[in-house]
Amino acid sequence: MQTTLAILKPDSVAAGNAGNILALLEKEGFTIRGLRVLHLSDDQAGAFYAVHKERPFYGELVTFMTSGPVIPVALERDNAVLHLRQVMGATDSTQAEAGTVRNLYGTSIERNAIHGSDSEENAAIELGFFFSQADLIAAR
Ligand code: 3AN
Repeated sequence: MQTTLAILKPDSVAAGNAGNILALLEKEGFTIRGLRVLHLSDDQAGAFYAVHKERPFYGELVTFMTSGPVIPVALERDNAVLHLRQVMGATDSTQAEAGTVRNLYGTSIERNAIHGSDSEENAAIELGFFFSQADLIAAR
């Protein structure tokens, strides 16, 4: 079993799609091991996306991610990291494969509904950003 981090982004929460997205993820075999609702500060969003600091879209990304509440979710499944990336679909929602979260609920490359860790190593780092070890152990 593997655990990865998803974040339901501000566009999903504002549009009332969080429940549908969580239902889709559960149908895909993920177990919800941790879940929070929070409104990120500029510093928190900036730190989370620090790897993109030099990219031209960094400022807009931080502005978007702080525009409303987000829902970080710890998701457990076999092959969780790769499977979540497949279920999310392409970064640009307009290019995302039919039936993926971004195809169904995203509207653009920025407003793309969901974040998912891109490697096992980053999943561990990103889970630690939102959840304590005690939270995740308690959910077992
Ligand atoms: P993914 O979320 O598919 O792993 P990354 O890691 O390349 O994609 O990008 C992180 C986030 O930055 C994306 N989820 C998206 O919201 C935003 N982003 C990526 N590329 C662009 C772009 N060209 N313009 C605006 N936002 C972008």
